[in-house]
Amino acid sequence: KEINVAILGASGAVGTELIELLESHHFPVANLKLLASGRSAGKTLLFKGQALTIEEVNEGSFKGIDLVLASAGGSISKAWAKTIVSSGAVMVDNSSAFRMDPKVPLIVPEINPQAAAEHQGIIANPNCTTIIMAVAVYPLHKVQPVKRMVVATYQSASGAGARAMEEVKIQAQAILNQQTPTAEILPYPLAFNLFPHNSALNELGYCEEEMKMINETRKIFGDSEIRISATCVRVPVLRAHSEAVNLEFEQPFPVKKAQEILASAAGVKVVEDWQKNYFPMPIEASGQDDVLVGRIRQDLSHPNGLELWLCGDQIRKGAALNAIQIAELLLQENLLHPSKTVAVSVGQ
Ligand code: 11C
Repeated sequence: KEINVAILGASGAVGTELIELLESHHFPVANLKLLASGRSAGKTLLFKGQALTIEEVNEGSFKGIDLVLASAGGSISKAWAKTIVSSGAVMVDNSSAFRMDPKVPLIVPEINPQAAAEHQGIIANPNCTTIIMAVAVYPLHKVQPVKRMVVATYQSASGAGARAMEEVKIQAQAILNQQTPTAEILPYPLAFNLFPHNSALNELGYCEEEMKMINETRKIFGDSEIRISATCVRVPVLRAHSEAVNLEFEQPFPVKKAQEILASAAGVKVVEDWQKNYFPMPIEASGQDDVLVGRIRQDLSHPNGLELWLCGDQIRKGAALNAIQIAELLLQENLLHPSKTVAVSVGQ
């Protein structure tokens, strides 16, 4: 059966990737509606060879829509969630607005697909950095629970959106032309530079991005005990995030066993050539569905520790692909039915 789909935030980096994935995955779309703020309204984007015009979102936008893929930021998702759900659509939300709401499942299909059945109209797509780490760590966690994980991230400009990606290119050009780079979207020049993630800091000195990695991973794994610390850094890479992950288990976890588990894990590709010092790189992860994992090695400082290095396409598995996989799961499990959505009390 074909369904009516709307993309809220169609003109952004994730929005355009969603359109591409609906097409390449042969998602059964009857009609596709592209929605965005007034700024992008009127622009056209191609879907299956047809130019679709982006409409400004309004109260009537979701009438007759079965599925809304939202990727326009937390405040837009909060503003429209009630209208979306009360019009009978299911919302797969890429923003952080509802991720920690106990009534909203937070899904990575390779890890906790069963949680989708509990939805009341909204399903949250996790933070990109979290998804990429979770896909690689969960197969090991399932075999032997991780007690503690410490992660450092190397996050691409795409995490701050399409305009940030453009800004980095302009900055790089300016520097090559001996000019002083300026920054408008990002807080500081990123080209030939890096800086700690600029999301709001809490009283303990952790930024929002780091707290998302901690809290969302616990919710996805269904393990509130797991101890996690993160340091998130923006680096001058265009579209794939990288992460150095240290894992501590109860018992030693043999490297060979970890390599074997990861080699057959869904959504993961092991990339290691120790002779050539060849391991995952963001430039090679870009455009790929799998999270690339390598440098799987013993932590020399702890008998029960493992070290991993991973790269994943932030726009794809970190955002749009995971959302499409959630939508495919909803279809497969017959969870898009409007009756599942009537009793919602979103964000209350
Ligand atoms: C970044 N991960 O790279 C962020 C962007 O919670 O969905 C996505 C923020 C989120 O800056």
